[in-house]
Amino acid sequence: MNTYVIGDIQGCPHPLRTLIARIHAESPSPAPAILFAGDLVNRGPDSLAALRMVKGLGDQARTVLGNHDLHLLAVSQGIRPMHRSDTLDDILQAPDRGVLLDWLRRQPLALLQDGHLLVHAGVAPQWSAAQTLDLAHEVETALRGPHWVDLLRAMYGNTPDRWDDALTGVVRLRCIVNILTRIRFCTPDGTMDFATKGAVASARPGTLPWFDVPNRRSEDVTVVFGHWSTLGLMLRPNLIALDTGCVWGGKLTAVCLEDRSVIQIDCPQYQKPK
Ligand SMILES: [Mn+2]
Repeated sequence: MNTYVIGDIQGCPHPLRTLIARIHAESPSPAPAILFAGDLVNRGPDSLAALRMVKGLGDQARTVLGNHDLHLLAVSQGIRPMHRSDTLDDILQAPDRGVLLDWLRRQPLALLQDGHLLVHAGVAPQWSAAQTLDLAHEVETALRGPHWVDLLRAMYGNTPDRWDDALTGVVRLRCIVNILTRIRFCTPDGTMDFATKGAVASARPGTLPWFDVPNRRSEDVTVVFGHWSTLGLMLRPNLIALDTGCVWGGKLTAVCLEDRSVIQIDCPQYQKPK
């Protein structure tokens, strides 16, 4: 059975429907497994349909949570204000809002499948694949537990900006969430720069993309991630970057993990922000 991993949808169900049809045409039987790199919702025209579509794939699909997915959960609990550019109202008004949000907060933040480690944004340079799964699981347990709203309340903030095994409590969970769902650039010791979101050339002096940190401990698996649209599709022997900016007029991308074939849907109907 083939496995396809799809990049950030961000509330764009129309290219997703086309992409899933293309995937099924390429791999008709048995039905392929589909993984999502997170950020299922927000910024795009129809977050509700996108979320319903992914959930509706049932056991065929799995997703990891992205920063926009967590933002939706936080907005739904009145913890974060809605931003002007948010497109989450349709979910919050939906009759199945409770079912959808309950499903969403039960999704993992990291998955390992056949030597591929799937996360939304990236991993700390000092994390192995096994440690990444353990740390993600700490957050997943809290999100699924009775005090999940407390976690969301404590989750926001840019400190600590570097992983330390000695971190405890909500500060530890916040650091794990920030690394898994927001990291782009960091220093060689893993101190994150949250302000820089551009292409690799926009790195501040002394920082580099998290995946280029020398001796990164997750180099023995293929890390698959989204989140970084200015990076575009990047295929290296042990790295797959998948956010090709569908919501910004780019493409929605799927990569088959078995043979690295690529399927892309152009999304000219969407616009770059003015
Ligand atoms: Mn993201």
